[in-house]
Amino acid sequence: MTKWSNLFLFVIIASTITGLAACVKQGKSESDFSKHPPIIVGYAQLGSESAWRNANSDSVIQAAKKAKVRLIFKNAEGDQQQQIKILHEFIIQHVDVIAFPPIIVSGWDSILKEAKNAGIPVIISDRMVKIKDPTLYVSTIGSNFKEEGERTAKWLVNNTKKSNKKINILELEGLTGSAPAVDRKKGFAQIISKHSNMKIIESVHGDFIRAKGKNLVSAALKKYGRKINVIYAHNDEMALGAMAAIEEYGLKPGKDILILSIDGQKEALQAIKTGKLNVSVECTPLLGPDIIKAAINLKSGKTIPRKMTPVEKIFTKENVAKELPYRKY
Ligand code: GYE
Repeated sequence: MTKWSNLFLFVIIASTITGLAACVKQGKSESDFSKHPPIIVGYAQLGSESAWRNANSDSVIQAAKKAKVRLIFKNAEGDQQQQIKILHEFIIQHVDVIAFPPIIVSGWDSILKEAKNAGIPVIISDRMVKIKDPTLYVSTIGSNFKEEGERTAKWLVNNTKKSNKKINILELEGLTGSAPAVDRKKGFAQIISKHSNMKIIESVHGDFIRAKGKNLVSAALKKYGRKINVIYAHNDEMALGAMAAIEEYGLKPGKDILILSIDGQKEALQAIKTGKLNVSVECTPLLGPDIIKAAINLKSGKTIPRKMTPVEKIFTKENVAKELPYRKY
């Protein structure tokens, strides 16, 4: 054989091996995909009110992409009637599984009945519902909001117990009638009520929105001035608004007025680092992988747990520097 024919043979063999390898690789990923039957999931997002919400949307979209699940993603932009309309469309399209975070707890009975009659399983994600017939959904995936309220209050108790001074608290509530607003209020109040020096002087409704949090705190500062010792915000967005209002008023957030919050979004963690926010109890928006996995399991005829609750942290100045580099939202 000549030098050139040797080289030719080498090229042929090499490219055959590479081609075979590519086939094996492709075959493998194809069989990964075929591990679950083709599936269409409808996700009816409730809005875009916070960084938390946007991270939640992104988590669902990315998880579906990764698992090669066809996702129909719609956003109700803060309107319950719109969210119901989207669910109705999913039922007409006959998607395989519906998942959605209910904007408020009530008003879902008839649309969920419609889904059940059509034989479409429903996963309730993030926020919870209050309905008479619990068989109208198969599973809930989301945090324990009451516990989040309790954990926030316990931080306050533990970090102020040296002095028995009177503590006046301003509460910034999330959207009225939504599960996180109802339960975060309840959990916090239960712990605070055991401490006679602590008092919620007023609860106002900021709907989980930063600009509203800021306006409400500006108004409260005009009304109460330095009488406010603590602000308890039901989410980071409102806490960030509160911080801006306090600075505008000429006081130092995190020092003159303690700020307690829930979610653990990146901007809040940064505020903890600079000392403007005292604590943020984690509530993870990254529910996408669990939602998509549950949908695949349902479609494959497997039973899934009735309730799935993520394990969560609590962020304070003690641990925030370690967490910040990994925070994506
Ligand atoms: O805390 C808030 C968002 O439903 C738990 O909704 C979620 C809440 C979250 O707007 O930031």
